[in-house]
Amino acid sequence: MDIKKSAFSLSAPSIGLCPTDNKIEYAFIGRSNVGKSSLINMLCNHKGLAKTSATPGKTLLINHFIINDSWYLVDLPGYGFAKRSKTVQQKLQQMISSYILQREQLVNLFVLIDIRHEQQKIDREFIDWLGESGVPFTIVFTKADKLGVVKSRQNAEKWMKQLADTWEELPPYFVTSSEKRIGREELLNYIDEINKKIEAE
Ligand SMILES: Nc1nc2c(ncn2[C@@H]2O[C@H](COP(=O)(O)OP(=O)(O)OP(=O)(O)O)[C@@H](O)[C@H]2O)c(=O)[nH]1
Ligand SMILES: [Mg+2]
Repeated sequence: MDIKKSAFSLSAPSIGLCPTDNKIEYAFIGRSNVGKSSLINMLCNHKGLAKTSATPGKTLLINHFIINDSWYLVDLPGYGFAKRSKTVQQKLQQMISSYILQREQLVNLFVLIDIRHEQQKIDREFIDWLGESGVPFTIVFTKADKLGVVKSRQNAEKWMKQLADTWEELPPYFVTSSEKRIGREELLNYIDEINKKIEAE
């Protein structure tokens, strides 16, 4: 599958203000600055579609992008950005968790992890929470260009192995780079498979 058409739809401060046309959607979450917005732009082949920034904390709303006129990609604010005030942080947390738990159109959540780092407590706790809540998700390692192919693979495998400490069944994972466009085809095919499965139902 390829993305032939992508456009900004709307930015919502809460789930109640998200699109109401019942199209399915895929959302991107992860720590601030991990590369969520960049990955959406890379997948869509559309620079500047989602706003990116070298400073963490850029995305603050639930942003919907309509793809091929038929489904959405959703850019979410990052979690775990220490420089925000407690009040802002709590508000964002609340917005993100109610979106993840209540949004019926959400068919899969992509959890982004910076491939350069050891497993961080905040990511692990978030993923464990998804598991406990029964949210379908996939892990996407980002910024693989910073490490190279071999080291990226090794880190990803190590990270997943650590997850197997408590997880009986591991979620699927992808290694990507928005900079070098690594993993684009794999991710798009993965989405396409889910789209087709849902269409067939
Ligand atoms: N080298 C490299 N840099 C990347 C990659 N993806 C993103 N970046 C950089 O990482 C920074 C953050 O990217 P964003 O896409 O804005 O990150 P985000 O997760 O949307 O951040 P917030 O919206 O603040 O939560 C930017 O400076 C990007 O250029 C990548 O694959 N490789
Ligand atoms: Mg962003």
